[in-house]
Amino acid sequence: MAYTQATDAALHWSLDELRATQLARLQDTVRRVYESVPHYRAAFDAQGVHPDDIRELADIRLLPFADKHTLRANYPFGLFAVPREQLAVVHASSGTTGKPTVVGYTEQDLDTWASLVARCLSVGGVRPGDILHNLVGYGLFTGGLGVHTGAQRLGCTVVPVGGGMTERQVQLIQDFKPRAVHATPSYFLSVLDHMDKIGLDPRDTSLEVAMFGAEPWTLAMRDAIEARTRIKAQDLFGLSELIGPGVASESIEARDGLILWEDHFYPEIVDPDTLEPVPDGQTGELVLTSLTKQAFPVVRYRTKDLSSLTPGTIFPAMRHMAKITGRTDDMMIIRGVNVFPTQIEEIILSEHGLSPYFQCVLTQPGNMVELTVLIETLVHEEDEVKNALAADVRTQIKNRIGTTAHVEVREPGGIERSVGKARRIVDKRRKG
Ligand code: DLL
Repeated sequence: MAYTQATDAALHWSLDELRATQLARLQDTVRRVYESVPHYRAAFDAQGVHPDDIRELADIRLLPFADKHTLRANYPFGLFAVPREQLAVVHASSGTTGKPTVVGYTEQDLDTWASLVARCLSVGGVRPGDILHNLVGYGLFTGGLGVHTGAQRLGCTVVPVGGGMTERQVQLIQDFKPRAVHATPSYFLSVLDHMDKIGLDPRDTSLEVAMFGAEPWTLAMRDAIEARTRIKAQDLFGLSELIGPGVASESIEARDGLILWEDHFYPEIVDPDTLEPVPDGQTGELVLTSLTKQAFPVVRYRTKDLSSLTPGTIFPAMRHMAKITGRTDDMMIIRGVNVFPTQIEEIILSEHGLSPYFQCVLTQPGNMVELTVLIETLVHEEDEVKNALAADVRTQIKNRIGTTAHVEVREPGGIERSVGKARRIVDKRRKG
């Protein structure tokens, strides 16, 4: 059945209905993982907590956390709560560091996922009947297939191109005339650049609505992309461990932050050092518990993403999560100051003459970690202009972030382009 917001009952729940459903689903999830996943039983036993102890939502704090190490330690299939034969599909992270993390779905999970992504797209301004150009990778990554099936559920015509071959993407956009696009914002910039290169004004294309996610991006980046197009771009958040895309998304009407789909995911924000809860409104690490997953339920999963929770608006029962400012493992500590790539992105986008591409290179020549920000001019510039731009960016980093960085200005095209998630940090520090 095609998705509609009108028949999506949870969108219209009162807070009491939501909380009651969350509690019932949490209790069910906790009981199922305790009974069918040896890791959770051992971890609960070690903490002296039993599923019967979960009497109200606040009791979630009695439960142990899980994280990426939990997944790696149980690689590949150790955390599944159903017999392997009931898995319809598995996905996995790319595993650039260590083993990949594997997640799996039953048929029912795939159905839930499709409805959730359809909800995200619908709330984000994609309509039934739209052509959706799906510009992210298919395969083990959850972004491609997740959005693909969600868009189908909404009643879209999906163009499953995946990432890369930018020239061809632009050709297909001209030929097929999609109204909607799903991409990582950093790769979409490359698509826009190619349009510029061939003399095609992105405003003359059919694109009107975009869902961007899979990597941190700032409101400044949204403004920069919207200024070059007729697109309204909404944020789409998710992670493989929880389901993939579909955990939270932004409304095209309200554009006031990511609506966290609390009927399926129970959020907490904790201090990443003490693991103590922080109140709504304060920034900390997002911890999520799945409430409806069959094959791969996760309890108190530490996402490493930094965000905060605020009250709901258009769907009042569903809280919002602030746009991700960064991940705890993307936090650079430069001369005692915490620096996130998103802060650098905001500075670069406020500077005329610079392209939106940048990278942060970390080195450690002596005892101190040094940050060099690589930036790129929009067009070829003389050394004098480049030096002035470097000095400006350095000053802004000093004034707005409070630390000292080197800045290297490159020619147009001098910074690595991504096809999927951008690599913002290049760590060249001595290892070991
Ligand atoms: O990136 C799922 C996804 C695909 C989301 C397509 C949206 C669109 P993973 O590869 O497991 O899953 O990476 C998850 O990416 O913990 C965040 O750090 C980051 N991330 C995902 N969406 C956003 C977003 C997918 N909208 C990790 N803003 C997460 C900021 C995001 N970061």
